[in-house]
Amino acid sequence: MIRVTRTFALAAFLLLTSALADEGPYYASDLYEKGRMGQWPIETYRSTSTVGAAVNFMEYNPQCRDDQYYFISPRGYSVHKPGPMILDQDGHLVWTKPLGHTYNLNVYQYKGQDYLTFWLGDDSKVGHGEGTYYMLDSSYKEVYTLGGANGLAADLHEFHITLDETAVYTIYDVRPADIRLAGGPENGWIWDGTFQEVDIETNQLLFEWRASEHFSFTDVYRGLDDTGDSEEHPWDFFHINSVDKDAKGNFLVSTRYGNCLLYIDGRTGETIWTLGGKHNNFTDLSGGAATNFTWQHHARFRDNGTAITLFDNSSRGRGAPSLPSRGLYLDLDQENMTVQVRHEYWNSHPIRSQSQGSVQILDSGNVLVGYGYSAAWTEFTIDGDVVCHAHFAPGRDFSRGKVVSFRTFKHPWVGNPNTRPDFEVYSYHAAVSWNGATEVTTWALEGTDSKKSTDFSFITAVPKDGFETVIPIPEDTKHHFLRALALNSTGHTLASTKLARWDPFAEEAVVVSGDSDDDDDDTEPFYKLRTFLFVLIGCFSAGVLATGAWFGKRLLASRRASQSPSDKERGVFKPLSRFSVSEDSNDADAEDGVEFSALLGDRRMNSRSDLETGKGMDEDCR
Ligand SMILES: *[C@@H]1O[C@H](CO)[C@@H](O)[C@H](O)[C@H]1NC(C)=O
Ligand SMILES: *[C@@H]1O[C@H](CO)[C@@H](O)[C@H](O)[C@H]1NC(C)=O
Ligand SMILES: *[C@@H]1O[C@H](CO)[C@@H](O)[C@H](O)[C@H]1NC(C)=O
Ligand SMILES: *[C@@H]1O[C@H](CO)[C@@H](O)[C@H](O)[C@H]1NC(C)=O
Ligand SMILES: *[C@@H]1O[C@H](CO)[C@@H](O)[C@H](O)[C@H]1NC(C)=O
Ligand SMILES: CC(=O)N[C@H]1CO[C@H](CO)[C@@H](O)[C@@H]1O
Repeated sequence: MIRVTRTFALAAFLLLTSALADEGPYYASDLYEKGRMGQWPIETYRSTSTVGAAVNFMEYNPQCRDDQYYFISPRGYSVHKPGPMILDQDGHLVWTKPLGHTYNLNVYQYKGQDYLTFWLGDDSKVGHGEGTYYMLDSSYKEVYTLGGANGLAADLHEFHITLDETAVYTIYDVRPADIRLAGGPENGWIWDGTFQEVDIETNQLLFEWRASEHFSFTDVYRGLDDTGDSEEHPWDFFHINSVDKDAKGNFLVSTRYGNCLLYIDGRTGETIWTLGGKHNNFTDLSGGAATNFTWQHHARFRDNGTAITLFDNSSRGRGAPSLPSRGLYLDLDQENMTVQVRHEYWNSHPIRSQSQGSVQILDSGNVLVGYGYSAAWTEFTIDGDVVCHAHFAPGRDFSRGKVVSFRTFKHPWVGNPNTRPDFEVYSYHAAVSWNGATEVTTWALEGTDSKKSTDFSFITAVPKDGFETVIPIPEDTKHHFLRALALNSTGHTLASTKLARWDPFAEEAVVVSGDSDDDDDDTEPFYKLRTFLFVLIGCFSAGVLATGAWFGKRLLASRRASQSPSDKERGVFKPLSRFSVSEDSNDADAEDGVEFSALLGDRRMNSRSDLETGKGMDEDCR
């Protein structure tokens, strides 16, 4: 308690001198919703070219503050740097990497350790994908990869670590099939809805299940739609999109086109019961509301198998009226075969989510619903009242595939990156950020006079605020080299930035990246464009220029030193990424590939953007 009070007092004092570098989050911003901040509103920073999402809280309540983090995987036509992304409870960026099209970013505990799990790969396969699941530890180091046994590639829809500490994931496997029952040819082709259970350490296959062996082609609500006649155009009849495993060792499988959940025997693969769809086995005590879900996603057992949650997309399909999506919490009596709605989660801002989505019961008891194809999440009370509602793209663009996150989760997370923080100095301000770090509470600034010196003097300290913190450098600072130290809540130093050469009158900002491996403190300035100076220069003859520029710089520097950085000033400090990033650019992918292999070793991913393929998940995974 004493520590908390002291930290709080320090924070309150320091707050006066600190400045927030992040511009968001926004609160019910009309400009945001109208798209005036772009189709993919982003945060950019001075100390790094990392790009974060800017969040607009349409509804906000302190009840959502539980010190946990949001896990999203933004992608879509407007997302130029797709990748996994962690945001803090207030919507500030915590971690991201432009790895490419990512799905299912989540946190699982495995053998007592928390892992960040996600899928990466080729999602251009008509509504599903071929790729790999990754498990990163708290330093963001890749520890496990799971690709699919029997030569099959893991699909993007599901990755789940079971109570037995095994992994289950979905697979879409192209197979020949006699589909005459569905009006297709005898020598037809299907995408078989498949899942595998594997040992995480060895990737050894423990169980495999295929829909075609247990589910009739006549029990689905989707026609052939001109597919099924060739290996190139298989019929996606089942569309498996979630798998859970219970304490009895049986599986709960969601089939989107069957509009039902199947309970599968974990030894024989046989169907024990069906909830919803054409062969529903349950008496609906809610008069139909518990079994009328359609095109559903993310079915999970709850309360030791006595309940189920799922995301009900709700539409009856093409031509039918489009209904708002809802989260569902169902009471399930597997003895008497009854089902009843315990809670429904209807958004007070109705969202028609065309596809994808998730429902998670949070540690706080609240319920988090992710809207998949619409860039929004909502936190509800368990009873279904909206507590917080956030957009990570303008609402007017929902259901257009511009910004999408397959699922959204919230978890506790501790990130201790093995990189160093990123640091920028310019004039009388230093900016510092550390991609992935969750434990920093204070940034301290130190100075020294020689690059080789190990003798540092304390200059100032400010509380960490958002992703990037700006530290005002006191006017009487005389040191030629500066660095920032990351301190945790008990005052321990977690890391230091590399040294930055500081000259308050320098025209260029100096940026020292913490990401590179070379440990030589390279203080060569990384030149930033300061256009206004050049415009100024262009206006004067050489003679006037010398004096004019000198005076100009002095003036500017002293003005900067006497006021705290504001958003207006940030306009001047625009990082390079602001200039190079354009809403529609798709050349980011090539460059991302490099960073990706740097993180994940030599493995090449055939990640492709929607722009390239024209038609991706968004179009067809419904
Ligand atoms: C579920 O219904 C099917 C028929 O649709 C039936 O064959 C099966 O025995 C039922 N299962 C249970 C557990 O009631
Ligand atoms: C399912 O039932 C609920 C409650 O009766 C209703 O509000 C909802 O619109 C129904 N959904 C569909 C897809 O018919
Ligand atoms: C969970 O349910 C199983 C039966 O399905 C029962 O044997 C077990 O005791 C239950 N566990 C808890 C923690 O209630
Ligand atoms: C099934 O119904 C019977 C009779 O109504 C009841 O006694 C029993 O508790 C029910 N089973 C469960 C698991 O609720
Ligand atoms: C701060 O960091 C030190 C050194 O790593 C660690 O021992 C201490 O537990 C940390 N404090 C908190 C509150 O995590
Ligand atoms: C809420 C809603 O209607 N969502 C979608 C559910 O899936 C169908 C079939 O793909 C879509 O047409 C709906 O728009």
